[in-house]
Amino acid sequence: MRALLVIDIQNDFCPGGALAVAGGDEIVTRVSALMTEFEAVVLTQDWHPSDHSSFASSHPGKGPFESVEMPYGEQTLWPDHCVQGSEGANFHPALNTDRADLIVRKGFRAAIDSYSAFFENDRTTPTGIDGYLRTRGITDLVLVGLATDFCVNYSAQDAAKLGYTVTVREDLCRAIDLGGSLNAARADMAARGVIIQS
Ligand code: VGL
Ligand code: ZN
Repeated sequence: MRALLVIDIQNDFCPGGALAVAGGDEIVTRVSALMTEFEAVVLTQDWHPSDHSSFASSHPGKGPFESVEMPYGEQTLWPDHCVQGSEGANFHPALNTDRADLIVRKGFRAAIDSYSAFFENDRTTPTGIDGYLRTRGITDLVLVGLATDFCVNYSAQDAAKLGYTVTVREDLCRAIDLGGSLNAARADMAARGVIIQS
């Protein structure tokens, strides 16, 4: 059984948003159209409290795209984005949310970020999605969404580690590409056995 996992197609990651990914809006109509081909469709939604520790604004003297050392390791700092209940946290209006079987919110604890749909950034705290997919008999995942080199990348690697057959549709993803992060993500995903389809 095959599921489409749609990562963070939210207003803040699209042009005009707080953490805009170039071309983020270009993929949305095609992602919505692709949903009909899958037994299951799961959406993720980046969902931060306004004082989230991944926001540069929570670290005096630090700016967006710098990094800090957190108890769980290095954390890149971002502009405030996807604040719970805000317009920026809403899904892009062209995303067919009606077709979603499940919506997984992540990054809702102030002290820890969660790029991956499966585990928070300590790489051990589960979001619960693995239980849902497994108990529904899902074995194969196709990932699309934003951003290729962060949340798609982390989700794809975790899914492969958990034993799913994972394909990333790069044509239906867009990247932030911070300091070579896109090429690093491609190499790391490939090393985990993720199929990258352009
Ligand atoms: C993301 C940075 C911060 C993503 C989320 O969806 O890739 N990136 N929060
Ligand atoms: Zn975030």
